[in-house]
Amino acid sequence: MKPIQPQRYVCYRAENPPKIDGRLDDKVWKSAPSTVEFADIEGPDHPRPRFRTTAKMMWDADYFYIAVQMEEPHVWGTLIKHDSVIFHDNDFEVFIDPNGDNHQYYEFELNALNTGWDLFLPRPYSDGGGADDGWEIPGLKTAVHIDGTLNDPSDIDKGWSVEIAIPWRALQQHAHRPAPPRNGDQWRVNFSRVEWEHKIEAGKYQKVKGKREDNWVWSPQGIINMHRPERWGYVQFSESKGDKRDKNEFKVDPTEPGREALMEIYHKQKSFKTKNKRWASSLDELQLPATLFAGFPIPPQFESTASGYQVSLDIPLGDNRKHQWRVRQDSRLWAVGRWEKHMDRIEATLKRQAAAWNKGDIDAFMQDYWKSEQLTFSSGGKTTRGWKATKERYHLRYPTKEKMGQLTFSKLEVSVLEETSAMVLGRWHLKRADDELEGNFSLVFRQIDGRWVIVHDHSSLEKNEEEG
Ligand SMILES: [Ca+2]
Ligand SMILES: [Ca+2]
Ligand SMILES: [Ca+2]
Repeated sequence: MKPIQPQRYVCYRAENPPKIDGRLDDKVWKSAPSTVEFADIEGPDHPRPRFRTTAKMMWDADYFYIAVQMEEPHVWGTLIKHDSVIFHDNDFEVFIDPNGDNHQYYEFELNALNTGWDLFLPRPYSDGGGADDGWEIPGLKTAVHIDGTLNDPSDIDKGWSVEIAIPWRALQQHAHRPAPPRNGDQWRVNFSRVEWEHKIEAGKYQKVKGKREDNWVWSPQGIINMHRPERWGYVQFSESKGDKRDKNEFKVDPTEPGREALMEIYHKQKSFKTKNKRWASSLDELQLPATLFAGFPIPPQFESTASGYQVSLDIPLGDNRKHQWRVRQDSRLWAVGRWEKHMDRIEATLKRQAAAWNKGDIDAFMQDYWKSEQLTFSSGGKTTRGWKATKERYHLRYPTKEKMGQLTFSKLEVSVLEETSAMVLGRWHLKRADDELEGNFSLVFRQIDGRWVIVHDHSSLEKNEEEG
């Protein structure tokens, strides 16, 4: 694949939500920047699309808003069943990979009849992924406006426009990072427009048999395949208000060149495997020039694993820090050891909890549990559900400061699984006037609204001999 610089876009916060009616005359759209004109999926040296397409994006606390304007002299559509293969009609498509790891991403397609297809991809098709059509976007709002007539070949249309509002709640599920995003967060996004050649037969639009569709996209992929998320554009979410926008607000992620170099290895590995029936174990074998890694402190490290390989690269961040990134045979791309700050915050949470406990303050102790009916607390073969019930259980079992005693945590093992979830193993020890209790615990933490909270607690009590 020929490397193409992915498109970049700053998505501003909407002061008022647009009316989702397919018409882009809302004040909020007037203030949003337009993307570049869509280009051929393979890149700028391929024929320019026959019809013009541009998109806009906005966001607020509830939705990610997308608007697209498509020039089209013949607006037609046939599919009316939800989750049909919508690109068999002319369509508009949205692709979103919130954390940019090339896995666990979303796709949504819409035709001129406002029929939608929402699907979830655990990984790209060419990495052994299969689409999950069963994935739905509850609360999704879409609308199409046709500037002309639908399915009427007797006249020439101007085009169609689409408005989409995707609830963050739906995108949260596999985001592995906050959704809605924080100011400055960047997500990988691309848009595609599928356009078929047609003929008119008996007063109806018909696709020309044997002709391949055109794919016109916001950020060219360099290959006729949308399912290479590493090629998608970058959308940076911004809290900036209309009058305070900075033209240079988009910040290129300093890990971008390193991540691209790792993906270059991934693609070379794929062709090497096809040819040699095994994975390469060095840059030399892949015939990749050392200059590709000139800007990095040490060359990429190749390792073979049970399922294939992984290649690690230290990527400088420009401030004496570096992140180690890894790619493996199924194109998953991720940062290793970037979780230190989260580990510190989780340990601070446990320290704060022990301090509250030792002051005899169960209410303060409970502040670091998820205030939700979905909180679960398991102990002694029983599971308590909900924040209130868990709090009551503590009050019941530890009615006085004397009963609460002095709590210490030890042997903590904090594992941050993803940017918004972590597991903690450890020991607890309770010293009271006339006895001591202790046991193991495992906690599941989630980062919710910017705070790490315990969403599940499993604590066991080791019975001592006197109790036996
Ligand atoms: Ca509108
Ligand atoms: Ca992902
Ligand atoms: Ca679906």
